[in-house]
Amino acid sequence: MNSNYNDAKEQYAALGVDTDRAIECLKKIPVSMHCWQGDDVGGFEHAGASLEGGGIQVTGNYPGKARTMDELRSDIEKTLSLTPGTYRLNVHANYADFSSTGFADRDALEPVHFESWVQWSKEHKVPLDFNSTLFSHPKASGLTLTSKDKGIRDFWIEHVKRCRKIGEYMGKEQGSACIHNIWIADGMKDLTVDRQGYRVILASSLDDILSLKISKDYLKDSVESKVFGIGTESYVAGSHEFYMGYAVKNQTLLTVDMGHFHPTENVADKLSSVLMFVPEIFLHLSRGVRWDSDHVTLFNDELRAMAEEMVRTGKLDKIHIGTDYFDGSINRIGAWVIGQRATQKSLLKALLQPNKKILEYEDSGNYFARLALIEADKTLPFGEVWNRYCQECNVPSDLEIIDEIMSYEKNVTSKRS
Ligand code: RNT
Ligand code: ZN
Repeated sequence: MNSNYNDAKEQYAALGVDTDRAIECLKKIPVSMHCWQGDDVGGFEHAGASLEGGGIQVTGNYPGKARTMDELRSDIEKTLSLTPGTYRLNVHANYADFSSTGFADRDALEPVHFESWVQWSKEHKVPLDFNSTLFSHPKASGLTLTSKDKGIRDFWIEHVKRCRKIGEYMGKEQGSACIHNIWIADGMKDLTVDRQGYRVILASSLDDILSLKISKDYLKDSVESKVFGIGTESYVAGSHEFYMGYAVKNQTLLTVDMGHFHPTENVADKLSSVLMFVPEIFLHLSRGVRWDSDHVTLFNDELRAMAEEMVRTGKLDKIHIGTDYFDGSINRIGAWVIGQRATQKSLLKALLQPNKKILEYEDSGNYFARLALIEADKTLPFGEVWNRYCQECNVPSDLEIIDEIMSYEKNVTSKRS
């Protein structure tokens, strides 16, 4: 095994790439894993809670879904034990813990409802990020922050303000800023006349929400666009242009979800432009397949292109990496692990590219050589470096995870009814 790695190391070194350094660098890049793959975005507000409402969809009914906070946390721990790297955990507001307080509606959430998450986070040394939840609620059956009904709108404005306070609390407790993401499903199935009106309302709701001043040392707000969703095929108020403009004007972060653009758009190409005008980016690494924006991420061309751009911009400190996918049709922990490992693989592959040499060719106008080296890089012995990284992080290899996940299914998840 080691001699294979040493051989790989030499081949990379011949192109000016230090594999040991790439491995050390990747160990320090945090990835914010989403908490919601374990229970199909259901959350625990009431027994049997499930994802409801338009704009977002999960399919599949594979047995073994986490039914309680403890089950979800145990699944998260299992997932993290099977993936190399450094993690944060991205928690949604509908994962509040009411066990010691009793139920509180979305407009009454408080830091106390997330105390057990903060405790978990400290125990596992996994800092938290946070999301307002503006779906799966009786008041979210259509429009939320864009609603023309003041009662509805105020309810959701209050919710997001409270989520920002919760994020601030997390940031203070963990000593690193919590990224707070705002995504709304607001839109219309069919021809929409007042396209402008809802956007004007959205901007004013967001202004109201952000008028609550919170130090960026604790909380960083990010806004997430989408091109269309199920039930919002014809109009989504929070489009890319809307949030790009809003983020530039207000210097918030912009969340770029890989599944939220037209299928032939190169999402990776957005990073270098967006970073010129907004302070930082939050990524939702995902995989769009036809109408679905949230298939499990794979080590594919799109994810690799994304990682290449993260590395090539040299702005990894301004790019916060998060994941966002969910599949209820296969073993959920398996899905989680595959997506996290694909993320790590893409980053490692990007860190191992002979960028200096490729750039020299580009700068000297030798575009044939640039293309040739990019092609040659694809067949370098990447697998050996990946295996080494997994070993150093004390996690199983790609093949070993299959048995690991099947035995967790046999001993744990298959016993959940
Ligand atoms: C939906 C958005 C959003 C959600 C999460 C659960 O299309 O991508 O980020 O997936 O809030
Ligand atoms: Zn997303």
